[in-house]
Amino acid sequence: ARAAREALGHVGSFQASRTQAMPDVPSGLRHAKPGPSNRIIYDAEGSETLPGRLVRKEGEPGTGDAATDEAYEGLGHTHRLYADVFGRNSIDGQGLRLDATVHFGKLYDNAFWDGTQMVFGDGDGEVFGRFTASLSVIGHELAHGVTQHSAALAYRNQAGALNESMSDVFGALVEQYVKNQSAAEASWLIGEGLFTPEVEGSALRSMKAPGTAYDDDVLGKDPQPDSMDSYVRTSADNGGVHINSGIPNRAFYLVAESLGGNAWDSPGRIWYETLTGGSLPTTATFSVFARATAAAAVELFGSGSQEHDAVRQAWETVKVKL
Ligand code: ASN
Ligand code: ZN
Repeated sequence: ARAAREALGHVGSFQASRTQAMPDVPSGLRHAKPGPSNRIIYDAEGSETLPGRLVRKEGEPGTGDAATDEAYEGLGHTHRLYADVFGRNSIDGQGLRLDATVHFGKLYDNAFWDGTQMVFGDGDGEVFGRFTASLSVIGHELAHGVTQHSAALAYRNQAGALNESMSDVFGALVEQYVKNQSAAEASWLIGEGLFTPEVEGSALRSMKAPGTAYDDDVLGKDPQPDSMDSYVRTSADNGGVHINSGIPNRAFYLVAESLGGNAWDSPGRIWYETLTGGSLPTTATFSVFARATAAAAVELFGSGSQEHDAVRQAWETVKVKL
């Protein structure tokens, strides 16, 4: 039981050692025209040595190994969302190669972005299955790379929770885009299908209803707050970055719900512009971020537009001051 709880805690504890580089391309001239993806999948074969043995390169056929092929397809879907919807050429906007390692470690209960590549564990088989099984998780890890190469949000406190939230937002959008779901049809769950059937829970997090993703004898209850009224002050997990992300996650959901249609359209464009527009400080608080989304909505759709109103209303609902 304790091992299983630690497994979930681990999902929110890995990143302390990760360094986030400053954006290396000035905004304004930051985007090359999107090209095709260039993916490489490695297999760590149960070791923790990166990157491992090369098992599938861009253009090569399926290997028959589920984790390898899910990672390959998931990276392709994610690349396609950024290229087709946001006009972004890969993680760095410059066509960066997408590297991922599967079968990392033994019974490894996590996935992560290490600053240069994605890494996926197979799960312990009791609480978690393999982490490539969820497209929103693949999109989440890759979005850490996008954040690193754009706003470079510090991985601590509110900026860290925003960093986490960016990954959940774009992870959810990848999944909705591939499934061609409207905001109303989408589950808004992050990591659906990762838990084994033994776990009482649907996913790691819910953007629509933070705090309700799981409630399990072993894991306990999903600790995410859904407004500033229940913001969690903690020194664990870099200041609760995987917990307090529930607040900005729900704000994005509320904008998408209010506007209807596909969340990657107007809501996605507003959030993408906020993340990559060059005005967000690395230490942004929720309020600073909220004002930046309102400014992006005005820039893209005009002051007093329904998009602008939806953004202001969403932050009010989660009790973040504009
Ligand atoms: N899956 C977690 C994340 O990407 C791992 C971590 O680095 N904390 O946020
Ligand atoms: Zn993350």
